[in-house]
Amino acid sequence: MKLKYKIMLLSVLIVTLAFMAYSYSQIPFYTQEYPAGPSLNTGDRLLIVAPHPDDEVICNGGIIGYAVEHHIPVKVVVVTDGNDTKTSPITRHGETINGTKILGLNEEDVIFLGYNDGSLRSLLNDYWDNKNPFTAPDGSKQINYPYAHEKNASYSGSSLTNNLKTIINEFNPTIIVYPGGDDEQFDHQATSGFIEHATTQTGYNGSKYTYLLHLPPNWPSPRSYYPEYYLVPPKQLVGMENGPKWSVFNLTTHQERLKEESLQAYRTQIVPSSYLLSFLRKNELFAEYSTINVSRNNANITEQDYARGLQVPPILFVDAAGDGKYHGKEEPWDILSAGMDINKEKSWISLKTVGKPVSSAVYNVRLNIFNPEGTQRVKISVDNGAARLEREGIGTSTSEEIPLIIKNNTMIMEIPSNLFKNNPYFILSIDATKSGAVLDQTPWRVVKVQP
Ligand SMILES: [Ca+2]
Repeated sequence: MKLKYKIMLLSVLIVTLAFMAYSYSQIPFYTQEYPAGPSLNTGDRLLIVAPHPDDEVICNGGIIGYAVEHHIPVKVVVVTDGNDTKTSPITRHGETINGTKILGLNEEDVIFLGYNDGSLRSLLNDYWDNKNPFTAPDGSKQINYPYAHEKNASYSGSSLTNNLKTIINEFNPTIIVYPGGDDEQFDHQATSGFIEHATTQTGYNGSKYTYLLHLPPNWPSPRSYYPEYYLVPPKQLVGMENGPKWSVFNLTTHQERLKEESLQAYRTQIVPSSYLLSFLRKNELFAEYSTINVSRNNANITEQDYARGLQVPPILFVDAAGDGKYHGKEEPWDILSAGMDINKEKSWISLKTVGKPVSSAVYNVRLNIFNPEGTQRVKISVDNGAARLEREGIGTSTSEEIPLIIKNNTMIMEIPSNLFKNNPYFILSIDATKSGAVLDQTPWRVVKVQP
């Protein structure tokens, strides 16, 4: 063979190999970086919590199929009625019954709570009390959904929590699968908070796994129907301090097929171009958010130490940068981390953002503290350079101004240590809002004060 042909042949070979290597590197198949989970065994009982009627299959159709195949009891809780102005709750109820039937569930395995689609963040943060319920767009203040678990329950955070607690106590699950708090859809983020609240309050000690559905604009990658690909965690939520621990649940070909068939039963939701089809992959993806332990600080840190910038409360957890509204842009209000320091008399909560605090934004730190005498809900708000602490018990509330230190892009709020006098568990979430619209928010995290 002439040298010229040898060189040509070699070039073709190199180009082909390079192309193959490139194509291979584009397939998201590196799930082996993550452990397998959750593991389901004889004796397990699986509770799936879906904010809307279809989340149960989009993110969990495979694991439900696996459980049914292995005779592991499954219950699905659908929190809202799915009333999205285009589709009636009755239609969506029927789709869920048909879809889950394809996976092998019976009608009685699916529990519908019937709260208003889109209202869950309001119920959790602003309409907790039964006596001050949320008003739905149709003027109703209580559940009138015909399939509801508790008919006539008020549209309130405490009603919803009580429903979840009843279901957890009656079904007695060993594994609860629910939305991750990093999900950017408000009902999903709030459902996550409700589950953290209900499981902490009931002392649930089984395992908890979360799933992720909404993380626009680039996840899942690619955002389309690629059943031969794997679903891999978003880069911005990997390797964070006290962040989610990802696990991969691989599906058999049979489970993949069943999930796809089931998803097609949700006719009003699954259109051919839907990005929801991105979740028909070779695996499902779950994450665990561990309980964060806070130790009491016996060093005599003073307000002056914080004011001089000598001290910053230790980090509780970090939040992704470039998340929330206006994805990807470096906005000053973007929350980066939360910190906490519990001293004898005074304690501090800190909030770090990308830039200095913006006067047009309101920053809220929300805590639900579980004490032996009852749950106390606390909101610490920073608005236009001043901080306030509001405490809400059932039927009572107090509000007081509290010291605020601003050091560059960190806000440090001084709060009384007696909030934590019983070394309680509490759940905590931080958000930044502008004229009521959420700019960024962190997941609800479970924290335990160490004695
Ligand atoms: Ca953030």
